[in-house]
Amino acid sequence: MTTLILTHADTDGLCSGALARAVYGDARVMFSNPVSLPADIRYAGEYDRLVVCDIAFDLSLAGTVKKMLDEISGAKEIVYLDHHPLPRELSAPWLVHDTDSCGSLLTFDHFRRALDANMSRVAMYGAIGDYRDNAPLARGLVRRWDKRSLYYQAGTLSQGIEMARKDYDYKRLVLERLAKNELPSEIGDLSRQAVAASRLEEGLRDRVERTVERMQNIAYVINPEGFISKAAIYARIYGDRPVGICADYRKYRDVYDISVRSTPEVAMNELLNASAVRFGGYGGGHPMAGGGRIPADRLHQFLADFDRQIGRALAGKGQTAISVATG
Ligand SMILES: [Mn+2]
Repeated sequence: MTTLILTHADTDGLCSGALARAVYGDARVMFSNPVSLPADIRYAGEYDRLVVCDIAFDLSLAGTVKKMLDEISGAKEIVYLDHHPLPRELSAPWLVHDTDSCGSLLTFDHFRRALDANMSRVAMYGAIGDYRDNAPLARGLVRRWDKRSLYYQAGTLSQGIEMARKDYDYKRLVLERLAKNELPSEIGDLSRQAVAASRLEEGLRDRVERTVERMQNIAYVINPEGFISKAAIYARIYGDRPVGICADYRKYRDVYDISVRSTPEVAMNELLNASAVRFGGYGGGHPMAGGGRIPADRLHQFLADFDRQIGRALAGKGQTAISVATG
């Protein structure tokens, strides 16, 4: 049987793909994302088996993706492992889904009997990379390892690949080595890249602390020059608001790409989607972590509206921004 693995190119996706690759030693691995998934599923035509890991269903493409997979599921073995919020109660026999997990934990659990038990640390690198080290399965797996070594390796992996955002050949090499359970600190120049990324992050952290703007419920930075998801986290922390946003201008499209992070007190993904759509953009993600894109000339209207919506949600829960502990 020949196998195609489609996975996300972030830390959780690399670890998910590595776990699937450890099970199917001759599998081909391709990196995909919610928007290019329909095109990438077509490559499955040549294979007997398709494994999809850690790729969210895009709201507007979910129907297309489901139809494509339903159609080929008669002739092929298909498993789709994901933890992102599902559009409208989507369910299918090929779908393994749990929002209280992450791609690599789901992949490890699904293939557990075929995997060496020591591969649980690869699942943990993915869980830590996706901030899901408190998920029920992760809390059990972490006890099999020394926490300090585990988090050191997970940090080396996630910081190290920050520098190689679009270098898919490099990421494929990392995935292959993770599939053999090699330590991230021994893979290529990940250690050196992790040091470089940490240095850049430190400069970013300092810029965000100095330039963060505060609204009632959200704190934001615009063009902080650096990793946008990290900037959103630091905006939340230094802005001392339940929601942090980083907006990064993209000249060729005249839009802002945004990254949003919140505290557990506010599930913001649906509010983010509604506000973004209201101003001609789009957005979504997890309750505490999301992103999107807003037309450049509507950014400040979007921020004001989103700030109001967050305020309303917190008021509904009997909370105000001031009483929400951050940090
Ligand atoms: Mn993930």
